[in-house]
Amino acid sequence: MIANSHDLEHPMDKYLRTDRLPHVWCPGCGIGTVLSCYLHAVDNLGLDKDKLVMVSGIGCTGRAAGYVDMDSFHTTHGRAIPFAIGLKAMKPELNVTVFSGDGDLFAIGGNHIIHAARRNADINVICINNYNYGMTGGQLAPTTPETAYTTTSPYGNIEPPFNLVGLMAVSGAVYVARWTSIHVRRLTKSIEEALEKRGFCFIEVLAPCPTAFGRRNEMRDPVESLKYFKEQAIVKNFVNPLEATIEPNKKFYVGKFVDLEEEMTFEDRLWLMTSEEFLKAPSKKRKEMILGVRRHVKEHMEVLLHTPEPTEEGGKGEGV
Ligand SMILES: Cc1ncc(C[n+]2csc(CCOP(=O)(O)OP(=O)(O)O)c2C)c(N)n1
Ligand code: SF4
Repeated sequence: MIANSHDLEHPMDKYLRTDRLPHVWCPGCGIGTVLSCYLHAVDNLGLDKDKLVMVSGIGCTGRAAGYVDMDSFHTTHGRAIPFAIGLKAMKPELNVTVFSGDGDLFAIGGNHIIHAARRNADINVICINNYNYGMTGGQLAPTTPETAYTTTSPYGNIEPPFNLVGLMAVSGAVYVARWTSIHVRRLTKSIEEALEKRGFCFIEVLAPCPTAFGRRNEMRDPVESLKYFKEQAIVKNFVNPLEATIEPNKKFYVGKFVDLEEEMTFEDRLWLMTSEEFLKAPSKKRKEMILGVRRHVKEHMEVLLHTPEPTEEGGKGEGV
């Protein structure tokens, strides 16, 4: 007898609150694919679900936190990062991932994310960049490419967008990568690396939003959008992230841009500074202790400038 589709179990069901399904995402939206990559990364690494946390802000991407069967928090708009930092500071044993949209993280939440990177807060950030505010009907975001049409740029965007990977690299992130929602194998691998690495890890994922952005920008068909990503993406590791801009109808880099040696995290330093030894030390000694564990932006930049030479990644037929 053929089983009823409702009786079938999907291998990823164990990570989902299946009672919350069906989800709210539109057909062809890239968010589900990226969430699936995150869950596969967790599964591949065999991580303990009880030690994982997902924090989201508001937006279509932010809805992901409601669907995962782990401790997850759907926070207010732009505040996923400070929420995640507070959580990680108090419970260092947790593996905390922020999963949110480009508008949530870089418009209203822009201030929080640059300081999280500066501090090397030990959290992972997966940012879905669909070039606009999807949930509220398609307004201009800080990532909208120049000339693109949105509800708030009906004559074409006149503002230059942020280069998210460049911004995160110079702000102090120890791991920075960019993929698209068609690069599922590489994205999954990259998420695995971020989950295993201590410090501030940032992964940007370009993903189609056919409903709000695509239909105004000749990307109504999600399959065409994925083909566009595959054709335009140049897969290369350790390209200078400042050169990884995204411009209309031009090729763009995807890959790993930054992967620095492990260093003290914000939480490490925070706990050290709350130790009895520190609190009881005279002021001169305290200053020495702080300088001994400082995170110097100049040194970070020097290391960044000496990242390995760009390496070709993949080849024919290996685009995803
Ligand atoms: C304080 C506040 N301001 C504005 C909003 C309205 N709002 C909800 S989602 C959103 C933008 C979401 O865009 P993005 O983060 O790119 O996520 P997407 O929906 O594209 O996945 C905005 C402005 C809000 N919920 N709260
Ligand atoms: S509006 Fe865009 S981002 Fe939101 S669910 Fe639909 S396709 Fe996805």
